[in-house]
Amino acid sequence: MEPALSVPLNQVATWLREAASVVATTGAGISAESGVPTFRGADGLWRTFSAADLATPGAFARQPGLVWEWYRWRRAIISRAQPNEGHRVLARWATSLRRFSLVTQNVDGLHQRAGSPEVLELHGNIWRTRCAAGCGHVVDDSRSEAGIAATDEDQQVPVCRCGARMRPDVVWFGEALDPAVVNRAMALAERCDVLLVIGTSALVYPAAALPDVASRHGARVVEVNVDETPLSPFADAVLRGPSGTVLRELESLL
Ligand code: BJW
Ligand code: ZN
Repeated sequence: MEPALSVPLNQVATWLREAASVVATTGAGISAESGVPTFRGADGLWRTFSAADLATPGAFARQPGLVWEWYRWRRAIISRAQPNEGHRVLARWATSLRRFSLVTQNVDGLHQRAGSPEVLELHGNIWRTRCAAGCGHVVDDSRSEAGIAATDEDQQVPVCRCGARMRPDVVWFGEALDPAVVNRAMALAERCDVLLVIGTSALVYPAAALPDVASRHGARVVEVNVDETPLSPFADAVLRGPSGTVLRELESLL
């Protein structure tokens, strides 16, 4: 279902130009053009893999080796991927728009690699490994070859210096997001004039609540997605197409 009111691209560009504060929130779709698989949809990860077997604390407790194998495989894909035009446009908007904030559900770090100076990561970062027992030990695996920590070369499951298992520093289903990060994202949504919702199925909470929060506080909500989502009927504008192309076109009108 297309929204009743079709808003042209140049109208959205005007909203962006006139906004005192713009927030972009991104999902897996923005990295699809970099070759990073999304979760849902025809080629999504959940078509081949079960979320319950891989992205929950219970899955890690039952099969930590399998969970690590899956994350190492994804790290290998991401390490070969390059940021695309969508990431680059958002990086440029950090300086060219009046006040611009970026909130992502993605764990791939491609926004940072594209040059975005500040990225609020709701679901963590796949390149960090942390103690599963919560002793506070965190390892940055981003520079090690294929993203494998030096300490776990021969082991399926890396072990912390406290003896517990290490896990990817991401947020699994049923786990609380960092409250400081969520509060900051909610505050940004409350205060922005335009919220861009880019490449997300808008299904996973609390990220999926941000458009509603922004809308209730008077912001224009603009969806950028190749497909219909539960947000589409409620968005003030829907820009259908691949995020790289749509964002580049939008930038050319600013
Ligand atoms: C393009 C494109 C192109 C493609 N251009 N577009 C019922 C109601 C409300 C909530 C719940 C509920 N039942 C359970 C919950 C809670 C649950 C939840 O929301 N579940 C829903 C699925 C119903 N949420 C949680 O559990 C969260 N925690 C929580 O609520 O804690 C409460 C708590 C409080 C106190 C104590 C304890 C608990 C945590 C959610 C964590 C999500 N984790 C994952 C994995 C992260 C790590 C990893 O990467 O491995 O996050 S799941 C996965 O989904 C990942 C993503 O960030 C997230 C969102 O996915 P995203 O980005 O939207 O991707 P896709 O694939 O879904 O969509 C891609 C989109 O792009 C599509 O629309 C395409 O069309 C589009 N696209 N190419 C533009 N070129
Ligand atoms: Zn530890």
